[in-house]
Amino acid sequence: KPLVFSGVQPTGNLHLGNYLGAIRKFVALQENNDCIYCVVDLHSLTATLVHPDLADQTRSITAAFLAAGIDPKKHIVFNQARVSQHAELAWIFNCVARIGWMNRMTQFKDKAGKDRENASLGLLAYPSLMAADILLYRATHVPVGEDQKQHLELTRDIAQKFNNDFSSRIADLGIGVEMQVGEETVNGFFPLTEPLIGGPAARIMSLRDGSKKMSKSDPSDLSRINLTDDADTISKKIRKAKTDPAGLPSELDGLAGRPEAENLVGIYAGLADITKEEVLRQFAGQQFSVFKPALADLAVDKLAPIAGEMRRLMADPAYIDSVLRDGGQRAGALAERTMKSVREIIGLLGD
Ligand code: AQP
Repeated sequence: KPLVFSGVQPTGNLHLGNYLGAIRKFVALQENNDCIYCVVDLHSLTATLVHPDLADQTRSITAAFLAAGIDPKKHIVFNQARVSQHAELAWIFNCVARIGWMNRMTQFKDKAGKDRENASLGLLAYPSLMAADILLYRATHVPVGEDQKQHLELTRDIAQKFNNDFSSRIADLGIGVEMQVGEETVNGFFPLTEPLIGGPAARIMSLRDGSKKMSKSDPSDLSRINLTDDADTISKKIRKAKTDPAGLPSELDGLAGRPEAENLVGIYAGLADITKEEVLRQFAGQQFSVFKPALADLAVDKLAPIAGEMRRLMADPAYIDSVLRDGGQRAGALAERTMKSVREIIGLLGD
């Protein structure tokens, strides 16, 4: 049965990239799937250990999930630290994964910068914890932005190596499921999870530099639209967004080599839930002086209700905490079921 899992780090204000690349997909997937959405607070320690406002940021991401339309009664919403099995499985995956796999991760290279010796061990092991988040629930599908593609591939590598290393134990215990690996049908415990990436907004770029992704940690606030920005701020940021002097073309080819223009078209398409081709059909030949105000109106239209609902929810932290507590209990029960099997497969004495 398909099961959807995804997470967002409480590392700052959520932006349009997080919303279009991830959260909006979370909302849509609720319709036909069981979903588990997690505020991955343990991940947020990998870059900065001391977060004076970690608890409030965790609540704020939860508020964004709920405000965007995630139903915490039908699905599960919780924060990672409540379910200690995430850290337990991550340790086991640290022993499954190879250092070379981790060293190749572009996110590690980008975030560690030149001084790799001084990066936290957690930053290097980040993908192992992410694999644990997903596989603890034996999730089959993970909606993420394009930047997480490599981590999802590594999650599959970890699952495959675990299944392979313990294949006879899994068979002896009779707890495997049949799955296709290339041409072969194998019996494994962990599924080979599929990433759900794609659409026009899988990688939203900075409004100031079309070669960098929109990011919470960019020092320039003008580089991103935060979910909580008011209408004037959204309009100002779009007006100031970098573009080129040409107008909008009628075909996608006309955006080649124009990353900033392509990004704004992608944002419009993502917000309006149409393709980039459709946006160009609508605005072909128009100047940015026409397109930018239309984009600003659309962004305000879509984001203002979410910001309003987030503010309302944030005024009641006890309610948010109760959602996380309830979700944590339900997630914890599922997680313990998987961990019991994992301990048994490996031969770790538990209860
Ligand atoms: N620019 C983006 N375009 C599309 N999707 C994006 N995501 C992030 N940036 C973009 C997706 O949002 C989800 C949650 O991301 P995260 O909280 O795990 O943080 P991150 O990927 O490290 O991205 P940020 O927000 O830019 O944070 P910093 O600045 O700390 O690196 C993920 O599904 C991600 O793909």
